[in-house]
Amino acid sequence: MELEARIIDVLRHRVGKNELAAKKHDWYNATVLALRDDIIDRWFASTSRTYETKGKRVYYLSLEFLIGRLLRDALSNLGCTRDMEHALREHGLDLAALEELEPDAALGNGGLGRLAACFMESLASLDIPAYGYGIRYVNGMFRQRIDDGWQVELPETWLAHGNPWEFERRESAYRIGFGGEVASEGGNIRWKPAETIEATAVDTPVVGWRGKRVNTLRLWTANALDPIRLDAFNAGDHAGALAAQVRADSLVRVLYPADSTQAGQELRLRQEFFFSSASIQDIVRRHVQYHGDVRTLPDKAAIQLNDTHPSVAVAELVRILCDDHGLTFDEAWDITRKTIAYTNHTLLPEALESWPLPLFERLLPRHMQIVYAINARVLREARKAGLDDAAISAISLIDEHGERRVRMANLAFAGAHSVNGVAALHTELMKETVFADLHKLYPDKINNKTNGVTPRRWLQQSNPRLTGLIREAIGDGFLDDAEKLSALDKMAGDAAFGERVDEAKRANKVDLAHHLGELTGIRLDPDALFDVQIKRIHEYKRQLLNLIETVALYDQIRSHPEKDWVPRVKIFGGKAASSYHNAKLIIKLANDIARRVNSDPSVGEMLKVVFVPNYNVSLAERIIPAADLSEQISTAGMEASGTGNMKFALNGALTIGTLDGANIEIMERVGRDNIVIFGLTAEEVAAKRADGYNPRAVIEGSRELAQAVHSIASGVFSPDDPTRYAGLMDGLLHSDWFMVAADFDAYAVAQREVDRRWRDRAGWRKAAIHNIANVGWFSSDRTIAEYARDIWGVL
Ligand code: 26Q
Repeated sequence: MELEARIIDVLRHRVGKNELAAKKHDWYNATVLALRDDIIDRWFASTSRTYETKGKRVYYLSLEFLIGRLLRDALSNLGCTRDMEHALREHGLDLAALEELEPDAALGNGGLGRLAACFMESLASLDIPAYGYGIRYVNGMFRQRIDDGWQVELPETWLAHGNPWEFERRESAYRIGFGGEVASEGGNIRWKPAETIEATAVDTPVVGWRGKRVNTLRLWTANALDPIRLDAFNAGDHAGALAAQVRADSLVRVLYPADSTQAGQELRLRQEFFFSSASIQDIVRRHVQYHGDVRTLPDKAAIQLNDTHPSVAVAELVRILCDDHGLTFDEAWDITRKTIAYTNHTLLPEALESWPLPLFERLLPRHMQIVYAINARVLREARKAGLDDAAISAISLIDEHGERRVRMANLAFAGAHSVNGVAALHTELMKETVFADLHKLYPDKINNKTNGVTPRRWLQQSNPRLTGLIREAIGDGFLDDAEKLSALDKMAGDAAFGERVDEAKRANKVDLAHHLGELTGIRLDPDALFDVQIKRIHEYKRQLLNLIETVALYDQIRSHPEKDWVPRVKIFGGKAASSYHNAKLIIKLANDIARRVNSDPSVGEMLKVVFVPNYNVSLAERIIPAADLSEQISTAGMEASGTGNMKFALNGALTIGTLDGANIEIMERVGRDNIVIFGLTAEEVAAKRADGYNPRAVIEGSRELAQAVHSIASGVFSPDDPTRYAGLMDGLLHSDWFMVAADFDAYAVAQREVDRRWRDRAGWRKAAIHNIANVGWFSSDRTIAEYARDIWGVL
């Protein structure tokens, strides 16, 4: 049947509307369902192929998948965007408008969750059999509203109108225990949980490029075994009768909206175990069903832990192998280490997960025993290797300083055959800092896998104008191999091509200006330099450095209105963890500065400041193609990699950045002349901190900085509450852990260098093309191919 006829058929018989009665959302549903039929057929075919070849499968365990919308991605990867546009146009409908009706699947905080989503797409595109495992949060990332400049968090109800992409699999359900005790029955150890919750799989298909393969994202939902105790209910205890279901619901209710400091609540550990246990049970069941012998697991399954959030899977796999399959601890430990690998995403000490030992023991008594057994083994190996007491105490899975805690990173490290960082610098720092002693004991485990992003979503789908130009210039090869973008490099000096790339950028900026105008009421000049910092709000990412420089620029423009300033639009976006006081204050400051600057006639069009509310994947898809300048200005040594940096460069923005994370590798590829680097290196930051850094002296020594800090501190931007920022600025004067003051002058100089380059329009265009041409390497296809070859042993 023709697509158009199929849509009508679906609209009538599955959505239950005819063409006259159908509303926009009915057409949206019909569109997805019609497309879905095609996806399902390919899904079956992919599964059968893996089954028949008895291939090894990859399992990506992640508490976060920040997917965004699926319709455009699926259409584009199946190559039917055009057909769908035509089919809908027959009914006077615009595909792009229908796409807007899809809510973002925002089951993640930021970089780590978005990386998981890019990886899922690349796994399917590289035809690697893979499952993503996570939690089907009913409320994902909160919606951010800005009320009088302050962040307000609201629940996002992405499932309110159903989710046409998901399939519940009632046959894939597992019992997850909590608490209780461990008994020994005739030499067999048995865990008798006090509470049991059922995990049920909900599957979403993940379509690879050109529809080659469709993999599965399997998210767990929770149910009580006995959802309503009728006896209690009939006896009048309505709440008590439903209590078990309420407990189950609360497990999958919300994503923890923290992206660095660990939450530490019991519910979080329960979530971690719930999804880890369900996933491991599912993996082992599938293996035994297909291959018979649990001992061959490492040959047929590769399990990747996305940070330490699923660390408890290490102990759970050992438990299942020993207690359910009768293996000895040694056998189980060997299989576990050959199967599991771990990716680290942060060196921030406050982000390293650890759980109070009494809590861990109360919730997971059998796992506590296993952690002790693993620890005994690891410490024995450490002593045999001749490590000293300090090293041994650092390696221990139990932190003995103060209140005893279970260290999830040490558990993951010990239980994995591979431990990787996400950019070259980050991996080196792992070896030198947090994992220095574990690295001495297991020198072959740590390896680097520099992050990547999927060029399908982040170039082809989000920037069709630029994609079209590149196809005309170098053909279609880059669509299948992003590194072929390098063919563009020789066109960087081609003035005509440069102008066309610039026209595409300008058109994207017009679209964005229009969208932001609707969203915020602020009018933006598309000929101004669009300077963008979008990412989670965190002190180490230094939105404050950007804001203070914005204030300094504002002061200068007012003092010298006669100078020919480069018109700039400063765009900020990002969410703050709900409990992160300073991050929320930084959002308020951005909004206070925006209000004042945007209403000051003396700066006019020379400077505009916008804080985009509710930054999410869909907004990123609009903003990144329209950016001229990408702000990647973290304190060196603190941003593990960054992935936004890659998306901007791929879309022809120049980066202003520090020598941190993947910025370094971007610089190496695009060339020192096509990026603006400033500031202290990671080594210099460490040395400064060790030497006793005096930020007050630095601030007093910089006229521009002192003036900006003083004006913010004294209430120039907060006349309604003049002391609002006194504490924030005091923090800079007294400690400035993130080296804002230390890097300020270098940053200001770098920004004037950006102005200088911008005035040379031809030079800027050339640099932009060099960026596009040389960042194909940052495709997540390359990253996944490296994982597949070096860690998983597939491909
Ligand atoms: C931990 C415990 C309890 C509650 C929450 C958390 C938690 C949740 C999310 C801790 C950290 C995160 C997210 C971290 C993250 O997004 N890290 C980023 O990962 C990217 C992908 O590798 C990197 O590019 C970024 O540099 C890194 O900051």
